[in-house]
Amino acid sequence: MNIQNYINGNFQDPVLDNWIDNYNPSNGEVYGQLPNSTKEDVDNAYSAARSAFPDWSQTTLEARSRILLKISELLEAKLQDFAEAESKDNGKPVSLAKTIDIPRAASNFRFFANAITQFASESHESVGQNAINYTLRQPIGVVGCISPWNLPLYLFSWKIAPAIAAGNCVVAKPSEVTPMTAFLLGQVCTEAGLPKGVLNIVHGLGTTTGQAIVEHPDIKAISFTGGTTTGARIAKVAAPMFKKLSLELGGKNPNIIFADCDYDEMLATTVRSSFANQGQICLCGSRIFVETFIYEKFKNDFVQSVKQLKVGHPSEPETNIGALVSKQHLEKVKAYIDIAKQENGTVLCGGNIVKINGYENGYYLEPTVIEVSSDDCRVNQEEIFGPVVTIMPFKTEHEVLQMANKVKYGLSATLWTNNLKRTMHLSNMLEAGIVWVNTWLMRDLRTPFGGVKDSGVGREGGFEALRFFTEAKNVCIKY
Ligand code: TXE
Repeated sequence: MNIQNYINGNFQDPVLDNWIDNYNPSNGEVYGQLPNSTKEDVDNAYSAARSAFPDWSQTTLEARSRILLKISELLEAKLQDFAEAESKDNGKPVSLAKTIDIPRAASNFRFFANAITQFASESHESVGQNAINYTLRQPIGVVGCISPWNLPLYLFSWKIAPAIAAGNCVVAKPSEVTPMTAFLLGQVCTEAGLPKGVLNIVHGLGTTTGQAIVEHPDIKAISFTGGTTTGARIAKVAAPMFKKLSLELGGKNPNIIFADCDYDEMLATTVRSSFANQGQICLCGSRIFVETFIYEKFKNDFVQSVKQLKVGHPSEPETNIGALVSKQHLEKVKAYIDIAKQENGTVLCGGNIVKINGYENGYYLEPTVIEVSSDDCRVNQEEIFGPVVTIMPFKTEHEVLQMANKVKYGLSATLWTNNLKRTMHLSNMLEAGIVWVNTWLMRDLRTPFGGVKDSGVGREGGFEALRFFTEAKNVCIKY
């Protein structure tokens, strides 16, 4: 099935008629094409957005909210179609797309439909000076949203929903590897009554389409989720134009397990935080540190549990681990397993490419646990972004804190303990934007989301996202 750009409410081919093959990771076959849009397409998308902006920015909050709610309802009504499309593009189990990705995308629209009606501005009375200040939160104009392939519709909508709720018009680009649900979203937006030009979706490669969005002088803000190297490249292009930037980048998150935790819950959640979505979530706990007293027991139990995970075709209901997103990514992840062996890591389970009957060209890899003897090795320092985790023991709180913080990333950290003092101390000291204690991936959309260090700048979520997508203007009135 071929995908088209969605510009000014219409589906259209790219101006220069350049196309990219779209692969199904579960069988390695090309099943359609998508535009490789160029500057011309981005310019058209920008013009549509610019023309829509005066009306959209003056549309009442209630009317905007109603449209966003309608988009959310339509996504829920089309859950099965969207889940199947997401799975076919990305390789993730349909069951996962159906229970997590698509419902959460619908939640994003519902959440920001409500949040915008509660987004209050501040006022400050200058006492003794007969003056009052109030802050206007004005939409920026046309903004760019660029999203990755791991949680395609979920992360795409995580940006688009707050951007349009706040009154902006958008030029958005999903990942070229997983364009399908963004394409379907265009149809939903039209059906929901979103005015033409408020959301424009251009498809294509990062280095052509993505770059053209970032280089566009009148697209004043860029919200990006993706790799750290790409984030740095975008920042460099955007800086001389003083664009507002929100960058949510990679992670290499510690999962710290103390002996006093609720063991069974920790074990089940650790299997999930290691391998959910084939380990392709920036929040996965890919470095597992276990207190010495329970290290051997954990190692055995964890490996036994991981061996139970079924690698299979994404549409099979019993599949836990589907296909990785692309051949290139599979090769990258597999190469890290070889690097681990060269660095004297011990592969405790997994490590091999899997051939599924009937889908031999799919991109399947066994869930892999590597025991490392030092936290300095490459597999423990670099983002692998696949079904591969490392484990190693630690003796003291101080030691594990040093190791946890000794990476360039700082997105999230997970802590398993029932000791309050330790919880408070480590939560304060861990270099991360998000800390989970005795849970993982629990999300309340009002909370700030983002990382420190090489994991990015800025925060998404709740009013933080609405602040990003608006400019604050102070008005001072003397009376
Ligand atoms: O991401 P890219 P890739 C990490 C993960 C992965 C690595 C590379 O480690 O292995 O990044 O993945 C667009 N200007 N994460 O190469 O390239 C691109 O088209 C503007 C972590 O797939 O960063 C896509 O839409 N845009 C991550 C988006 O950026 C550009 C999720 C992300 O692609 C561009 C995904 C450019 N110059 C990968 N170059 C997370 N934080 O969740 C590319 N793009």
